[in-house]
Amino acid sequence: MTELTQEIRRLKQQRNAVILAHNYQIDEVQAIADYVGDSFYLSRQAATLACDVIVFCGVYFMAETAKLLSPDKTVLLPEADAGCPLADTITAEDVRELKRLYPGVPVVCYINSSAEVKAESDICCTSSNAVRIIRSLPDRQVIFIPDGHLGDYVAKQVPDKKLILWQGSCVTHAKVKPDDVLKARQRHPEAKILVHPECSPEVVALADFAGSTSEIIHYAENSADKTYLIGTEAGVLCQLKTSRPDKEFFLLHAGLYCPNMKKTRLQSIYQALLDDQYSMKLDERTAKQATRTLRKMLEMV
Ligand code: CIZ
Repeated sequence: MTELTQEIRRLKQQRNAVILAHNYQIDEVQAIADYVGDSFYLSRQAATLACDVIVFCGVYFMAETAKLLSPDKTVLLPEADAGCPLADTITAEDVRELKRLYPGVPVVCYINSSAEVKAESDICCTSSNAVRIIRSLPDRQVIFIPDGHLGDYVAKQVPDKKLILWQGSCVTHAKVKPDDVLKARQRHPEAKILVHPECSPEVVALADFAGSTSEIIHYAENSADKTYLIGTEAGVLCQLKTSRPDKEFFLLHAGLYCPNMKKTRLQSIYQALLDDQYSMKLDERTAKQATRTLRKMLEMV
């Protein structure tokens, strides 16, 4: 164990802290974390764990979500500028404008959105429950923000609904092109192709399976196939290679690295615990409304 790892462990104990790491974090951050998973799983963990401090190794909206569900705990985001360009494609004012354009139509926001955007929305969803949430709404028309690719995927699963989509997208997932899938299929005809629904509809259409990071990991760990071509951020390979060393995993595109997710290092976790940085703070009104939006999702799933 390195000196830095030992120091992190010491501080963690001293502060009664828990380290949560998203599936997209670098391997050594995933290795030191108490829990690794998608943002929803981690935020749920955050809310139920008996600890005083949560170090959320992920991006801004994830730490914000953890704070919304655990308002009495200190939630630290080790890298203050670890943002999400997809979440930044829409503001609260944009949502208010959509509501003016489509009065009475419910707004479903993907968890990849700011607290202000959540506060203006009716219900939140993740990539693993978006279809279920939208199907369960009584309304035929639904506004879905901010990921247009995920929205397109959901719209295909729920053809009786009319989705009004915001055309935001994840720059990392958008790198995968249909040609990458076709070439990879030629190289590995026996492989299963697993992609995230944040990939373009053309890429999703060529895949064997589309799902959230946790669903991709679950599929690859549990199905009988030996080789997988993965269309999501490279971080998921950390868990897959550890849990299934008998299988082979390849990325569909060499650039599937989210620069924001890769900012967090052991040094930043240490600094976070030492100096209480960067502590999530939310204004009361936004927090109240955004928590209502998140809790509605929790009641449904
Ligand atoms: O919700 C998450 O954690 C994200 C951003 C992706 C996923 O599918 O897990």
